[in-house]
Amino acid sequence: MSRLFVYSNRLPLGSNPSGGLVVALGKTMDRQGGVWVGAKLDETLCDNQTLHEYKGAAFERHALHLPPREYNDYYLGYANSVLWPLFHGRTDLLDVADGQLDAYTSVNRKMAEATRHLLKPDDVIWIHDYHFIPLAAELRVLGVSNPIGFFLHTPFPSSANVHALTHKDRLLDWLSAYDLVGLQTQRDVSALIEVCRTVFGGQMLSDGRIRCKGQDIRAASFPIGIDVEKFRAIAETCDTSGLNIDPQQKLMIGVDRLDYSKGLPHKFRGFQRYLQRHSGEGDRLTLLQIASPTRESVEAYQDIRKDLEQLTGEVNGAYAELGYIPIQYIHRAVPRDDIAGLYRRASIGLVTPLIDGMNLVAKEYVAAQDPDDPGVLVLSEAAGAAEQLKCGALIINPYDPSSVAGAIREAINMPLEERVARHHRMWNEISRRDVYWWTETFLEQLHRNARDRRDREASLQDLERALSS
Ligand code: ADQ
Repeated sequence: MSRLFVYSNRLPLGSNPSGGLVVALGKTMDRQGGVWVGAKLDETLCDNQTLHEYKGAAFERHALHLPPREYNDYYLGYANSVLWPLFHGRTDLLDVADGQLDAYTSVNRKMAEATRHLLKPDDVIWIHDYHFIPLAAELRVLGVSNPIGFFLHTPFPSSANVHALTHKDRLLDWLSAYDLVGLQTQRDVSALIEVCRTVFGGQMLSDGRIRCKGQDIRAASFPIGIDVEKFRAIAETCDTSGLNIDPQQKLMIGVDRLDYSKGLPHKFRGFQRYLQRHSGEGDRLTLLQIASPTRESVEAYQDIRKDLEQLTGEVNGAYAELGYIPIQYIHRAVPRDDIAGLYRRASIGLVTPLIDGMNLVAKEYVAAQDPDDPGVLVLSEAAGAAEQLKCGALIINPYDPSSVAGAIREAINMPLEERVARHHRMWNEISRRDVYWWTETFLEQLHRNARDRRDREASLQDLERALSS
């Protein structure tokens, strides 16, 4: 069997990963083994990058250490102040500065050069996310002809957003170097096709390839999943009694990175609307919001943190009573076992992104429930996960506080029978397409596409030989 060789910006080096990519890919790598390469800020470096190996995992880990200036221009700069906002439809937050694109492309080139010697002829290469879109093109320049796949964890941007991208033609060169471009949802595949048509003047070929300016892009959707059985087992056995939660308290849970795409202020405003309208009815409800810090040196992230602190104060000031706090807001990472137990303990899972590639929290919440007495998932229509979970979740528009408030009320009053039926449908969906299904189907398709490419290249060579003889 060929070895899996993975690239992503972040590597699993700490004990408690709180990003979706590392959580999902970690499962695959723990099971399958292989090599995982990432990038890392190294304050001790002045200029050149160096590759370091990190022992102690079930798979090989290497990190390209980068000096602060270069890392910041590539990671905080182009990746997270240009590509991330653009891919999430927030062109108002674009912060384009000189030198960032150069740093981004040069880090990709250095990554290819620094790791070329680690690659074996049979390796299957899988590159992840917007930090490394140009990496396949850089590897191809170095003569790498292995199958190379790409998976974008974020949404694919609309053509209106791609128009805001400087050097947009490069996107086409970068994507066409892959044998397969994996996207989260059908919505993203449609967006990619639309961009190819309207921005690059491309067209669909009968075999599914998208041809633009003589280059081909092969794309399909592979909704990422979780390790459903393992997550349920953790949730079942987790003891939350040490977490100091009043056993009588009705709980609604939110778990997100503190990112503007996650719609946290909208979530709080939706709950505020619920309290305005229904606080006197039935059991009192607390929103437990766990929000892990992320990219704190980017200005847009500092703003959202301030907004949330202010909103929490406002809601709690208006509705708290002795022994009751409406919003309990925890701004740090929490151990995954505790998170699983808290999901199970909560009657409602509230997931309100304004746009999200997938959203694994929605799937984790479903997996953690007791099937005989499950909680209700309230889910934004803009999360990629809604394509699969609309079969059982209450779907809301996060921009509309009344939509969120109405769903909270419906969830809190939902009869057991309906909760069980909804949960059952969602459970079937997330078990059918778990994280292992995601890896297997992506890699199978990647192998097929790479074989087709080689066949096409071989016939072209035969034709050229025939013509020249
Ligand atoms: P994220 O936006 O990071 O990644 P998301 O799907 O929201 O991913 O998952 C976050 C993960 O981190 C979950 O496993 C969650 O339990 C964990 N987590 C979040 N906050 C935490 C905290 N405070 N403490 C501990 N754990 C925490 C990107 C895309 C998503 C896509 C994923 C996977 O933006 O749309 O679903 O990749 O492809």
